[in-house]
Amino acid sequence: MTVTTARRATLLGRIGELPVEVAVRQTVVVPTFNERDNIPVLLQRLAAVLPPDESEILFVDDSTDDTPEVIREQAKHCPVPVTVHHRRNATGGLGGAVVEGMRRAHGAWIVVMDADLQHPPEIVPQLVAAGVRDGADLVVGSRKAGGGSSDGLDNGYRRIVSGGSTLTTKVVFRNALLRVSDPMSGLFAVRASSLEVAELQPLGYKILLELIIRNRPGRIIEIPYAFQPRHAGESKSTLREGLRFLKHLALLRFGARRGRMIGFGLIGLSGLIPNQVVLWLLASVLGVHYLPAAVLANMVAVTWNFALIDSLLYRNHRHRRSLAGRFTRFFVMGNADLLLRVPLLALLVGGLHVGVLTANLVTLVVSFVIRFLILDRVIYLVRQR
Ligand SMILES: Nc1nc2c(ncn2[C@@H]2O[C@H](COP(=O)(O)OP(=O)(O)O)[C@@H](O)[C@H]2O)c(=O)[nH]1
Ligand SMILES: [Mg+2]
Repeated sequence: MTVTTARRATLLGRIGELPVEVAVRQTVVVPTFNERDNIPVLLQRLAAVLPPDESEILFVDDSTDDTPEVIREQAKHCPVPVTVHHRRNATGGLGGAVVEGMRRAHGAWIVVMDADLQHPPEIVPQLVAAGVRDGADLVVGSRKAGGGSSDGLDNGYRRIVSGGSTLTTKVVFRNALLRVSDPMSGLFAVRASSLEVAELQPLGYKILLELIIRNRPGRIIEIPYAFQPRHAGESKSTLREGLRFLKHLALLRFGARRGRMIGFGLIGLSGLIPNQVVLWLLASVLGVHYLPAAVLANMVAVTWNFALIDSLLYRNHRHRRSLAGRFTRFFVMGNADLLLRVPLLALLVGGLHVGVLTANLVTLVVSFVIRFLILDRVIYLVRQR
């Protein structure tokens, strides 16, 4: 296997930052967001199973409460070395915290686990031992492998979300996930030398998926475990996190530009609804002539598309032009096809006596096909086989 520049940089960074003798067998990376009441039990249970001279525990914290102070206080009674890295900017959320932990870890193995004791700490040494024994790069703690269980998920809703997202992910990434029954797991051990930290661009919760898809670790094995109920505090996963997950899937599967193009297509399709509804209101209900009605309907649909595209698809790219600048350009582009559609509509309705709504739909489809063909054959010169 070749060592990429990024990896070499990471290795050099590590050697530069730490004398070799300090390197340990395992670093347990724990992301925390307001978990103060879970820290004492977590550290006690980890200390009971980790050899102190071969281990370190590293918290990457984005809390708004006093969790870091609690960790520092509890660390005094913990035989295993404990460090806390509190981040001012919680970039990348949970996933970003885990990657930061990987960057700062000194262990030959990096074990990632939650702070809320849903992942039993006793399993940590088993994960590493199994990885060493089987020559694996990645050991996934699985709720779905034989002997594992998800009983600790709070309720039916959480179960459906968890099952649904696992299934979607397995369908989208069939090959990469053949050997992984629980790609949504937050508990795993990874061989540090197999990591390409610079390749990881995590977004929210699904850091294991990110790692499997972008780093393509060699051998992957699974160790079953029973997911426990949360010890204290509240879950931070939200509906917003769910939307982030869908975006993350699209990015991982298609890359940024193709993902945006698919979003663009879907939003364009949704524009059919306001287009037809407004045309119906104006032409059929209010008795406006169908040609100006179609033009107005198109403008409403273009505005609808702009609102969705601007707020959902290009949220992070809005700073280069003002809202007015973005909207006028989009509006001109979105209405250009009226040059084709208005004469066609006149022909269909005036000449062939097709119903206005049907005719409008036909012109939208025709315009779509023609624009696609121009794009394909004229702009990109794609040849047919
Ligand atoms: N550093 C950091 N940790 C987080 C963030 N969000 C969640 N966590 C931690 O990630 C772990 C899993 O989160 P949790 O809320 O239990 O998710 P759930 O198990 O899916 O309900 C816990 O240890 C949280 O404290 C975040 O934005 N930053
Ligand atoms: Mg949890």
